[in-house]
Amino acid sequence: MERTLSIIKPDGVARGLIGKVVERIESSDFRIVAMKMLHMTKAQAEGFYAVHKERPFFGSLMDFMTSGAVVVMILEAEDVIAGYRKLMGATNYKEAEEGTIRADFATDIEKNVVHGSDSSESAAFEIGYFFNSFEIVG
Ligand code: 3AN
Repeated sequence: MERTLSIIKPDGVARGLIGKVVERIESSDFRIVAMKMLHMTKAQAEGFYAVHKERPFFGSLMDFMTSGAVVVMILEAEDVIAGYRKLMGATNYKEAEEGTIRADFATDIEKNVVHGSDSSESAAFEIGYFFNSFEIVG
């Protein structure tokens, strides 16, 4: 069994897409083992996206990720890291495969509705960044 971190980003929450994203996650048989809503501070978003700090879009990404509430979840399933990234679709929604979350709902390369860990190393870091062991169900 593998775990990944999923975030419904501020655009997804503001546009009322929490239910639709959760429905797709559950229909894919990914088990939600932790879930909460929070509004990140700049410092929290910078810590989360530290790997991107040299990227030209970093400042804009920080403004966006702190612009409203997000829903953070841990998903559990076999091969869920790759499986959830497949369900999300490509970063650029214009290149995302039909039927993926980003192809169906994203409006912009930055405002692309969802985040999912991209490797087991980032999943371990990202899960520990948002959740302690008491917040994860067995
Ligand atoms: P993904 O979320 O698909 O793993 P990353 O990790 O390359 O993509 O990028 C993190 C986030 O930064 C993306 N989800 C998106 O919001 C934003 N982003 C990525 N590339 C760009 C870009 N070229 N211009 C603006 N924002 C971007």
